[in-house]
Amino acid sequence: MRLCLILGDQLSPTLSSLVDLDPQNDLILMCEVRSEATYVKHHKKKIAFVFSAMRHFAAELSDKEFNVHYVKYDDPNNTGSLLGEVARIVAQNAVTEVVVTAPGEYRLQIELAGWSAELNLTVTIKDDDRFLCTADEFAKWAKGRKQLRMEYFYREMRRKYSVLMDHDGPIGGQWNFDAENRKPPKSGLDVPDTYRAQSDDITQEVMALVEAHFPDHFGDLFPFHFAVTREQALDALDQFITKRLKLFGDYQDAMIQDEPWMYHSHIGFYLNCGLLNPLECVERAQAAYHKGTAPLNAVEGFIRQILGWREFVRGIYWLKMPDYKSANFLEAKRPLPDFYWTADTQMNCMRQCITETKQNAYAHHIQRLMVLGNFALIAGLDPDEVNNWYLLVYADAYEWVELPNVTGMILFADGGQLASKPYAASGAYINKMSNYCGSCNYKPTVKNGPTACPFNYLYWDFLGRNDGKLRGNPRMGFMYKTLDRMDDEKRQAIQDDSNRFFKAIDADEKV
Ligand code: FAD
Ligand code: DLZ
Ligand code: SF4
Repeated sequence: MRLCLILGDQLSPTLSSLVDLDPQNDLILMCEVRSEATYVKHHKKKIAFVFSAMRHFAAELSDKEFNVHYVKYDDPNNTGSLLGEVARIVAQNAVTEVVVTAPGEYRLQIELAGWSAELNLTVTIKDDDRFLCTADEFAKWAKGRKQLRMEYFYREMRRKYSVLMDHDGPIGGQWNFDAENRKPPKSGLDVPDTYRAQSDDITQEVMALVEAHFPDHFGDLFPFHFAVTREQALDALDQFITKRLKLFGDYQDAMIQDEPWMYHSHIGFYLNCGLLNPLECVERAQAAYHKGTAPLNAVEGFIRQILGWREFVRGIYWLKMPDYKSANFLEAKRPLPDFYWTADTQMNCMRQCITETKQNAYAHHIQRLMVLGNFALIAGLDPDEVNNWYLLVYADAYEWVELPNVTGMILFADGGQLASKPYAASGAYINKMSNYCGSCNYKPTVKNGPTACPFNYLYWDFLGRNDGKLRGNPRMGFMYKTLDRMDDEKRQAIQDDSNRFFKAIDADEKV
């Protein structure tokens, strides 16, 4: 008998470990374990989502006549670890081989490599073929290139999958329509609500379990409305394609007070746990373009996120691990301020994004990048602490996608392996792309002094602090020239404001 272990982010009917499984003779194991639920203290909603989706997937496999052994978190015999649960089945059954699809995180890949010796059994690890570019293909593409840039990788992927192509060239004559995207928000936008699934008995049982076992984890458990089956996830995708895709491009970078979902798709949760596959998302968006229900700038922009960015960051992860995890090019070491947990800050943009993260286990890309991430970068926060935060607060977070976005994209801690320059910005950017500043105690147009937006002086302080490491970056030349032109008085004001601000954070005072 073969034992097939299916992990919580492997909820795909086409999973490689399921392909040649014999429903009569083989056994499937799925288990809710302490080690996976607490290796970081995941948001309560994320745990409820993963457990409920796992239970629904197990029920669907049973309906297809597979033998499924499902271990609930509160089963008194639950050993609390994946290996412990596999060993328990092996001790009770005539298991000849353990089969598992390769895990998404490096730490588990290393752990699994030791299982054969631990169990004295063959452990077969099958490739995860749910991505559009394998780690080997990415490594081949990367080999010999001086710089790895998403845009060139994305073009190859467009060609490979023949997406938005007109013979050999891109439809519309351009690969990228970002110049038409990224409009500031305008008032009176009627943003459609996100998908809201009804909780069934399974979800309600899981919610009670999460409340009882993870009371000290970050985040609000209620209300819970994520899709937890493939059918529901497909409905959520359809809702995006019909209601929000057409304005996805225009308002991709826009932020509006109390509008956490904007025109984004909210499908990352489902893609990353396997309920949706990336090609079907790309194809549905492409079909909307051909049907004339969404414009090219929106469809291309959305497809680039999935066919481009998602595959690119995964490629970087497997190419650069394990060193990538300890990268700290800028030698940043300030502890994560407490307001990342409490949202108790006078900076309205941070308060909004953290509050929404706490409520929804979700924030859209520009909130993660240009508010929460931008602050972490210019305040010089410790990459380990920032990575830990991002990995636990978002329901779509797994290390393969979280780490390159944090270490590479926001913190520039990899020294530019992923992004060509740090995404640092002053309050002017946030003021342009959101209406947050209107409800803030600070003023985005004031550069120094107690009422000044902290992003304004921290931005220049960041450039000054990292002069030795960033001045040589050709894309930073203009900013350093501006810094060089500042007189001594201005420089002193920046330093005084930054010192005062850091002193207050370090003393846990409200900033
Ligand atoms: P949309 O904006 O609708 O985009 C569609 C899809 O494109 C997403 O669902 C996602 O699968 C993909 N995508 C878009 N941008 C990226 C990107 N930069 N990297 C990888 N995939 C992308 N994404 C995660 O899936 N998990 C994470 O843990 C995660 N952490 C992030 C941390 C930081 C600091 C930043 C800046 C970005 C992070 N992202 C992460 C990328 C992106 O912010 C989320 O994928 C997106 O916000 C999810 O919401 P959505 O489904 O509405 O995405
Ligand atoms: C995220 C998660 C959580 C919270 N719990 C479990 C679990 O109890 N059992 C399980 O098999 N998987 C879980 N997961 C998903 C895993 O953490 C994920 O498979 C690995 O991080 C590899 O990507
Ligand atoms: Fe954020 Fe500054 Fe605007 Fe306040 S003024 S919301 S701190 S950007």
